[in-house]
Amino acid sequence: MGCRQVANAMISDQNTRIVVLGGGGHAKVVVDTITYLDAIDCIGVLDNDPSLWGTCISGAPILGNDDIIPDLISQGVSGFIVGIGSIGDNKPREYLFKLGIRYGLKPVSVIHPSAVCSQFSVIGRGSVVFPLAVINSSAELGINVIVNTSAIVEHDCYLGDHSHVASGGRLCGAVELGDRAHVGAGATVLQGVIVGTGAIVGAGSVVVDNVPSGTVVAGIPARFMKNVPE
Ligand code: JB2
Repeated sequence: MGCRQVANAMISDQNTRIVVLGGGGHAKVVVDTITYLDAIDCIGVLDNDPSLWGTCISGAPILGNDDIIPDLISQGVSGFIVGIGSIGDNKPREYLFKLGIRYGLKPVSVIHPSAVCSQFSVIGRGSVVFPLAVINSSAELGINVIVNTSAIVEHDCYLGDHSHVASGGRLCGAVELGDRAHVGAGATVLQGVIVGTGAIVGAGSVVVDNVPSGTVVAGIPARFMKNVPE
């Protein structure tokens, strides 16, 4: 296998002025993490909720809604990151990622300095790796992926686009997450298991078998609960 490189925000996105799309709980940690990265300048946050405009999160102003993106671009903003975390439904995150791309903004990846990312891992554009997370050798994250606080992504895992490993989640070696899959807080997925597209693993579960696309599993060992609502 050839060598892989980390697409690390601190290396590849020098002096990029960016905006964060979404200004709730998840965005607080995204913005806070950006404050540790010299290469990225967060000029502010956009949120649909007018009651938030004029307030601040983690020191960054909430400037308005997504309609002002063209104005921000004319002011030199060239990058973005999705600030919505979402529990279980990654479609809004996918929507916002595609919105940023449609406006011509460049997705930046954001890695907290306390996270451990192997030099032989790949972190896709627009992905975030939060405090104390571990991305081990030969693991690969697609685009707009969240590896949340203290989550562990072991060697040879593959995380599909827009997927999310919530706080304290653990993926053992060579686990595969489909696009938009969600692994709940503190859940463990055993080695080699495939979690299908858009599937949801309940918090605290232990997953020992493959999870079909579009299903929700939970428990120890994790069992089928229901289909993900359309
Ligand atoms: O289309 C949109 C849009 N839709 C919702 N554009 C923009 N710019 N913003 C949008 N929003 C905003 O996202 C909502 O108005 C709301 O302020 C924000 C979502 O915030 P909330 O705190 O509800 O969810 P979150 O996804 O940031 O955080 C959840 O998921 C995280 C993973 C929380 O449950 C956290 O505790 C959790 N860590």
